[in-house]
Amino acid sequence: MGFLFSKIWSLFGNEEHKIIIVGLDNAGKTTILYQFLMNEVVHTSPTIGSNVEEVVFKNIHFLMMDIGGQESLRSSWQTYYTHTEYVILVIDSTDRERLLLSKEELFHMLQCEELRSASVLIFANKQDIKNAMSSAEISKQLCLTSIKDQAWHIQACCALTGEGLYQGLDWIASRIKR
Ligand SMILES: Nc1nc2c(ncn2[C@@H]2O[C@H](COP(=O)(O)OP(=O)(O)OP(=O)(O)O)[C@@H](O)[C@H]2O)c(=O)[nH]1
Ligand SMILES: [Mg+2]
Repeated sequence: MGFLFSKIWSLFGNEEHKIIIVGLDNAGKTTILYQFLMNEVVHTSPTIGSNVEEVVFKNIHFLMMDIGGQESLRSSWQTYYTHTEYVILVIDSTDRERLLLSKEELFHMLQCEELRSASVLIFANKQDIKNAMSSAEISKQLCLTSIKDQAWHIQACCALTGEGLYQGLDWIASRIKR
């Protein structure tokens, strides 16, 4: 009965897909979450713990978890991995000094068993800032082509204007079988 109900529920497109939004502190994760939720820029302060919201896009229901990126919080990212279908990694494209650290965090995550079948969207955020690295440069520095076991996609964006955000979410939506 439960199975039947969940099957009917999914036919109506109401199945919820879990996305975790990770990345170093100040990357723009919370700004992105609330752009998706409300189409506006909210005032943020560093996230302690997480923000969880339901976002509906193209009739697909996403449970989005935006997790704090400060160093002391990164070890707890793992507690959010269960049932994650999509990982959004947000990069501050102006933060050249910490790109290697983002790369380490990414590959550390990808080794986790619970994320084996997850797909990864990388947002190269803050493209509005003059000296921002391009998505091609970030892709190269992060060695994205070496990711073989998970599907991945990189999208340049600006969370303040919303530019590029829905193109990224569209890539996720296109991977959902309906
Ligand atoms: N110029 C510019 N600033 C941005 C952009 N996205 C976010 N910001 C700013 O970057 C700062 C940090 O944004 P948050 O969304 O709080 O960052 P976060 O990744 O959630 O940070 P933690 O919660 O500490 O992990 C804020 O001042 C945002 O307004 C962007 O695309 N361009
Ligand atoms: Mg935050």
